[in-house]
This record gives sequence, structure tokens and C-alpha cells, in this order.
Amino acid sequence: VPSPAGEIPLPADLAALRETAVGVLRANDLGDITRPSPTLYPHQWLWDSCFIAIGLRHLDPARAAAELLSLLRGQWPGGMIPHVIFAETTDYYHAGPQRWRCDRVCTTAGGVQSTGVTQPPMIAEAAVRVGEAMTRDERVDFYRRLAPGLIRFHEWLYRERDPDDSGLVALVHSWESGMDNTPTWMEMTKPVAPRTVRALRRINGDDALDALRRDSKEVPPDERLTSADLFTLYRIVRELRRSRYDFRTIRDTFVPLVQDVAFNAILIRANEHLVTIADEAGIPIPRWLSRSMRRSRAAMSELWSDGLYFSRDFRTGELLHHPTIASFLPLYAGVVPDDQVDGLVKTLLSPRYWARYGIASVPTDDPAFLPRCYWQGPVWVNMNWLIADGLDRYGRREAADAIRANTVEVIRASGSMFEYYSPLDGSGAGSNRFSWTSALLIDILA
Ligand code: 9WN
Repeated sequence: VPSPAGEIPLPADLAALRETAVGVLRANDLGDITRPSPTLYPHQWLWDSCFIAIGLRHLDPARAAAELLSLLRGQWPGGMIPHVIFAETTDYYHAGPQRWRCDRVCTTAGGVQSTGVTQPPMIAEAAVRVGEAMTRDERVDFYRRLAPGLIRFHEWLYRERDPDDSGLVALVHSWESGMDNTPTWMEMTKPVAPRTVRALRRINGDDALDALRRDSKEVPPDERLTSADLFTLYRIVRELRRSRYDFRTIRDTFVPLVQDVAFNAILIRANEHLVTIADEAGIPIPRWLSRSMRRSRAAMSELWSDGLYFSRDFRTGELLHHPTIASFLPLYAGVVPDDQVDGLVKTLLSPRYWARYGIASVPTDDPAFLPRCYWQGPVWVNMNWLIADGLDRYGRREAADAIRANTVEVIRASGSMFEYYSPLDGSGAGSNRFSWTSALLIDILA
């Protein structure tokens, strides 16, 4: 494995760790897509591929570009880029094509099967990072291939998901947020649990439901969302399917709709990068889209309350006052007014969030906090990466470096590329040999 940037060699233990990370990416490479992990996730996920490309650019920029361009194969005629593009594999995934049946609704650009929802729009960020590793000619060529589809995706986000021009796009499923069981979303979804779930729980407690789930054979169930929550998420997919994934129809159903703070923060940053990409590719951004982009930056302030940013219920306009890691993503978006930065950073660095082994995805004193349960407490490497980047933007270099050092340390201590880690004891949880942990480690070490 070549040392990153060919400069100062890494200490032996970190060089070995990097080698492990490179090995994971190679083993998860399926040609021009990379699966998130060999066990739980055998297909291509939107934001996973973006984080993966950010790491791959240090190994092979052309391959990193292919990872992003391959996302366009899944693009829907209206512009949506789906959250999962199904690979041709017989490996089991609990929310596979049969749950979505999207081929009955439309044909994707590349004729591939996909889900009917999207995921945080990290593509523009990843593309700019990959572009930095290319020569100018390579980059312009890459951007020319990517830009038309990418602009259509951002147009779709506003046209379809911000029909009232509020500046904030609404999500129709917690899978779109990428943070499946984060408490904010689970509070919104609980009331729509299927009747059978409520009945089974009444009769048999959780055992009957646990026996029915098929998603977590590789991972202990207490590291994932509860069975009741999982079946509720399936119920929402069924309703989306019946609505043919059309927001105007979904709006009239029971499906919870959330203006997710992290998703919108990522979109705001992606909009900035989209302008750079379109400029270099020589492709104009439609005027109405530029207006929507500006509106988003301004709208973020509406999500500020009591020293944090929160997601908002699209229908009622009420803030969902549950503090989670998502509350800090406006730093990454670069939209936090100067007089709010200090307080926000102080909260982030306080022991409620920054526990011994890193930033907890739910504060450690929160009743919902579970140190090894998915998006309910564990440290996630992609969140650390995004927040460190946000801190850099605000000149908080020391804090940003501390988060990155801490990320390397938690991975090093476990010796493995886990999906997430306990903030209390650093133990790895979820899937092992996880791609974005590996890719972002490579990026941080570069
Ligand atoms: C549903 C692939 C994905 C990540 C998400 C993470 C998890 C899927 C699942 O895995 O979600 O999309 O089956 O639980 O929550 O962030 O993109 O790694």
C-alpha cells in the first residue's frame, strides 16, 4: 500500500490499519459500485457510495469517479436518485426490490432496479473531492458527464419535496435521512405502527415480532432498531408504494413528513458544490434552482431553537425538539451565524455528546441513548467526518483535528472497520468490514 500523498510515512500501526481499510474496499468492490458491507448490505447505497468515493480518490480517482457516475444509472425519469440501486446478486437484503416494486412505476436511466426514496445528497461534495485528485482535463470530462444528471437531481429535490417553496425539502421515510432509528424519526413513526404489530405485542410482547424479522441475522438485534419500529418502517414503504412514490399523493396519507435538519444541511453544502461543478462543466444552473438554493440557506435559521438546530414536522410546522447528532450539521452547511457558533461548538464538545470514544449520535444522558444501538447513541465515522469539516469551516481547527484523531483512535483500538462504535467503551458494533468507515479512515490519514 503506497503511503498517502507519498510524503511522511505513516507509523507502522496506522499503515497497517490503512492497509486493512484498503483491503475492505477491495473486497466490497463489485466492479464500478462498492457495497457498504459484505454481509448486511449487498447493494449500492447513495450516500455510502459518496463517502466511499471520498476515500477511493486517494487510491484511484478514476474508480472513485465511476462510483459516483454509477449512481446515475438509478436516476428516475423525474430526476430522483434512489437511496438503493439493487445489484445483481442473490444475497439477501431485507428491503429488497420486492418490497418496493418500483419497476411498476418507472424505468430508471440504466434500467436497474431501485428503491423509491432518496438519501442525503452527498454526490456533489464527493464529486468535488474526487475532482481535486484529477488533472484539469480529467475533472472537466468527469463533471460534464455528471452535471446534467446531478442538476436534475437537485431540481427534483426542490420541485417534488419543497412544493410550497419553504426552502426546506421534506423526507417521506427515515431511510431517506440515513439515520434509520434516530429518536426524532422514531417519535414520528411510532403512531403509525401497523395494527398487527400492536396486537402481536399485546399478546406476546416483542418475542413474536422478533421471530418474524429477517434483517439482523449477522448482528445482534439489540444493535438494530426494535422489531416494532422495523415493521412500522415496512408499513410506510407499503403506503409509499401505493402512492406510487408521488409526494403530492403521499402528502394526503398518514406517512410522517419531516424537514430533516441533517439532510437539508447536506443539501445546502451540495448546492454550493453543484455551482462549482456546473461552472467547470460549462452547464448553466436554471434560475429558479438558484433561487431555491438561496431560500434554503435562509430557511435553516427557522430550525434554530434553544441553542441547537432541529428537524421540523412538514405538516404542522412544529420543531421536533429531540437533540441528536443531526443538530450540528448546519456547521457543515456553513449557515450558522457567528454569534451562535460558540454555543453550538461548546455543546458539541461537552461530555453529553463527546464521550470518551467520540461523538455520540444521541446525547449520553438522553433517555433514548443506547451506546451500541445503531443511530441511537453510537459514534459514526461519517458524522465525525462531516462535523470536523464544518468545524474547519468556522476556523475551529483544533476541535476538528481532535475529532479526526479520535476517529482514527476508535478504529485503531478495535482494529476493525465497524459500522459504528460505542462512545462509552469504543467497542465496534453493527456490520464489520464496513466500506465508509474504511474509506473515510483513508481520507483522514491522507
Ligand atoms: C436502510 C447502508 C445503509 C446506510 C444507512 C444505514 C443503513 C439501511 C438498513 O445502512 O440503512 O437504508 O437496512 O438499515 O442506516 O445510513 O446508508 O450502509
